[in-house]
Amino acid sequence: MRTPLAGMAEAPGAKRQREGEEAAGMAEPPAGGGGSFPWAELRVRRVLRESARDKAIFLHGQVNGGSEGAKDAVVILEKTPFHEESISDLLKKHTKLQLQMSNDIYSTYHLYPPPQLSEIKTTVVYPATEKHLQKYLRQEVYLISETGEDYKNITLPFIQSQSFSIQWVYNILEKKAEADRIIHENPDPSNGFVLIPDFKWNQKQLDDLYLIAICHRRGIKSLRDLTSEHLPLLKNILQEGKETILKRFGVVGSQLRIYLHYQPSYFHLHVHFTALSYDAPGCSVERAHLLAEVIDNLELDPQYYQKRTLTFALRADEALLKKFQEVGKA
Ligand code: M7G
Repeated sequence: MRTPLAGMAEAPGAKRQREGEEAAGMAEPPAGGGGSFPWAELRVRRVLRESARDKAIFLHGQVNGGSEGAKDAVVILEKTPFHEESISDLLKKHTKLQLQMSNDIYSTYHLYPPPQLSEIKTTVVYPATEKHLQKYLRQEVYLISETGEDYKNITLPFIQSQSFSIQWVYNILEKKAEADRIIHENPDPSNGFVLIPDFKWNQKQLDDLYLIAICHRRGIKSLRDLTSEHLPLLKNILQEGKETILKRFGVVGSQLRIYLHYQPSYFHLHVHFTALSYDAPGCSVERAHLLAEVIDNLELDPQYYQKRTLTFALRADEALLKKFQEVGKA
């Protein structure tokens, strides 16, 4: 557990959100999105996934959409990490402390924290598509080895026909949403990017630090599109991203895991920055490609990512897995 630094504690999104919550007793409606979520009308249909280790549950909900019929929602509830500065409040200002068992020098308690210290981070996708439900549903996963040819013949046509909307990315780049959360921007249209907290991070502690750098240039779908032409962009992201995080949060570059996902969920090039000590979702070897190594590979061979076989996991119900199976590749 690390205490947030001065810049960190006053991260604009977190401070504003706290003030909003205190004043109104609820979260502020998001900017640039579809307005506030109709909580009172939410019905829980099923649990998509839960994790005792991560203290998180992923729910499929439905909201009665009137004449348009019921609309699906994904609701993610997640207990947040502790922060050091509130520990003494937690121990002193609890609402109840109940002994559960005692044996020799060992004892366990139920401690009921005051409401301001029992936040549950809540993420909503609404209206959610079938693809969102699939993304969060627990499923068996299978490894695929995708050659450069497989990418052109199978994957590319598939992602062109059906991939997640990237409207949220354009909203960030055009300052229509999350504008007050931007940590750094290089405005160059070809080699510039925006650095912003990932929505998985509540910015209240550094243990699970998570930011994303989103490039301004449109049309770079993923790692597969990268050539030596993109080296200036990638180097800017690596260098300015590290410098900004050091200045703003006091975390040195050698304690950051900086990587791209292949495959990503959203096909507009972006880079993940996570705390090295945080076991971030999606940082496993079959998905994460370290940016420094991507740069090195492109310097060795400008066409490296068009030629290379890339391995990634697909969920059992994913339509792309079926495409690979149809041609005997899975
Ligand atoms: P990805 O590799 O395309 O997909 O990364 P993944 O979600 O399967 O990892 C996209 C990243 O963007 C993820 O880390 C998401 O948590 C993050 N993200 C997704 N959305 C919809 C938003 C958003 O609206 N705002 C912000 N700040 N981050 C988002």
